[in-house]
Amino acid sequence: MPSPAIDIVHPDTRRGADRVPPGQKLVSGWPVLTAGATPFITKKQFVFTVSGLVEQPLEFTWEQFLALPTVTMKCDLHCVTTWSRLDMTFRGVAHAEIIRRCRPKPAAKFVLVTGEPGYSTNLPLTDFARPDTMFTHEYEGGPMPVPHGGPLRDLVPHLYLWKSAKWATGVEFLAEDKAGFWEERGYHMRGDPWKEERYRDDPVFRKDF
Ligand SMILES: Nc1nc2c(c(=O)[nH]1)N[C@H]1C(S)=C(S)[C@@H](COP(=O)(O)O)O[C@H]1N2
Ligand SMILES: [Mo]
Repeated sequence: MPSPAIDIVHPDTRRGADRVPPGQKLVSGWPVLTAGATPFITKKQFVFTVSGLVEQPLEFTWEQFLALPTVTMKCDLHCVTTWSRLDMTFRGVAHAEIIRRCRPKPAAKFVLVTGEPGYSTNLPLTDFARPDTMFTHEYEGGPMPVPHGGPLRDLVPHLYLWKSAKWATGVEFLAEDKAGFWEERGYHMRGDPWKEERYRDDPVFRKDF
C-alpha cells in the first residue's frame, strides 16, 4: 500500500540538534501507558461531543466523525516518563476543523479533552487551536490501535503525551483552566517538553519543602 501524502510536517521535527527535548531518550517501539484498563469502544457506541462555551454544540456518531475532512501529519511523541519517538505518521480531523464548526465564544480560553474511562486533560485554547494538532483515527495507514486510543485519540505533539487523550469522547470549551486527570495528581498545567514542564509548581504541588 503506498503511504499517504503528508500534509503537515510538524515544526518540532525540524529543530535539528534540539529535536529531542531535555531529559528524553529515544525508543524504537511504542510504549503503551494507560491509567487503568483499556476500554473497547464499538463503532455503534462511539459518540463525540463538543460542548461548553461554543456558538454551536456538536455531537458526532462514528460515521459522522469519519466523514469529516482529514489531514495527515508526521510528528514526534514525547512522554513525561522520558521516552520519545520520532517520525510517526497520523491521519485525523484537525482541531481547526472542529473549531470552525463549533465557533468558540470569545470567553473560551481553555479546553478540557475527555477520554474513556474517566480520563481528561486540560489545554490552553491557543495550544488546542494550533494547526499541528488533531483527533486522529489512523496511524501509519491503518486504524488507530486500541491500546493507543483507537478508535479515536487526541494528538498534541508539541506537549507531553499525557495531553493527548486516548479513547477521546469530546472537548469542552472553558473560560478558566481546569485540571484534568494527571494535572489533579501533580502534572503540569501546560506540559511543554522543551521547558521540562513535567510537574506543577504551584504551592500545593511544590516538591521542594
Ligand atoms: N484515556 C486515556 N488517555 C490517555 C491516558 C490514559 O490513561 N487514558 N494516558 C496518557 C498518558 S500519561 C500518556 S503518556 C499517553 C500514552 O499514550 P500511548 O499509550 O499511546 O503511548 O496517553 C495519554 N492519554
Ligand atoms: Mo504519561
